Amino acid sequence: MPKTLVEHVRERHGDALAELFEALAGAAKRIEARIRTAPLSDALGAFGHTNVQGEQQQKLDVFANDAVIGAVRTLGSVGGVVSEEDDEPVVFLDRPGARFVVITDPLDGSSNLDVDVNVGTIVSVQAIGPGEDARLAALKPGTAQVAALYVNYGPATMLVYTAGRGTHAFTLREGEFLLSGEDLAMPERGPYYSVNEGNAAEFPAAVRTYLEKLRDGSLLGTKYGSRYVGSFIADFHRTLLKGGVFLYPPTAKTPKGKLRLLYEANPLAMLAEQAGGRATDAGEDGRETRRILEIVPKEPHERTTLVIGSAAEVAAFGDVAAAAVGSVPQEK
Ligand code: P6P
Repeated sequence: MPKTLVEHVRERHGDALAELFEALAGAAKRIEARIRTAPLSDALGAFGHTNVQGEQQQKLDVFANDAVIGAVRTLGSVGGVVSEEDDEPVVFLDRPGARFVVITDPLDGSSNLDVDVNVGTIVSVQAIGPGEDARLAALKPGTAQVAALYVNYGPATMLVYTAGRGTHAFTLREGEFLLSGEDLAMPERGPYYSVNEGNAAEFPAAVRTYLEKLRDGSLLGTKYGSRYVGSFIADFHRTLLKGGVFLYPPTAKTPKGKLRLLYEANPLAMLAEQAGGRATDAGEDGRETRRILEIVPKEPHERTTLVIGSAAEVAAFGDVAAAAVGSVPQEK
């Protein structure tokens, strides 16, 4: 019998994190059960409220948010939750034993639910000291993360986590997340690039040059195919397993990028690096790219551009971006 998620985390990272992961896995199972039969219930569709991002909340966004917050609220180790769905952090008062702040996109890609495409739950865990303000504790750079995980609600329901000692995958079967991939290694190079080509005319010249060179094979010696689901977890999970690169560059509508630093880019950047990959921003505004995990957040819902995937492709983007601004190419 493969190890369970909780066994794996307890062995490698101790009881407190295992307890937190058990609670998060419980929330994931609740969300999974709701999603699986959503078309048969009134679970789909808009909730009728827009979140802090100005996005139309789906009913399942609210359900998933309640599931995650409800699962961790009972743990003395959790001092608060920063969620995409809540303008301000949810703070649990009088938690002298608080060690973690949970930062989450409870249901990423929910606009795909109506057409039965993969969606995901993303969680980043930062440390919090007794009495420390949850909002401030969440505003640490990604390098400080205690752990990161996502759940991919796809043909299989998979949970992928890291707590700094490798990236590991678990598959849900009969109510248990069972180990199905240990110490995942992202392939050095991949067959695909993944970007919303509909925005291509708005991309900076360096991004357009990079994509052209991937397509014609002149950048890294082979021609790349294109895959874009439009659900971050689906596109990232494929990139983690097959290699390649996912980009969300600046666009006219999102000049600072669309994806959120704290609960999308940071956790997946940690998972990518722990699997041998890399993650930077797109170096917009005429500067070089920055490692995602070293960006110091200013506010909980800030956005970032993103280039994430195999080391070769991300490094090559950095060189193209640097050349475009005339600066010295970054070391590989
Ligand atoms: P676009 C989903 O709404 C999401 O936040 C991510 O899951 C996904 O990668 C991205 O937006 C897709 O954005 O602009 O290409 O539709």
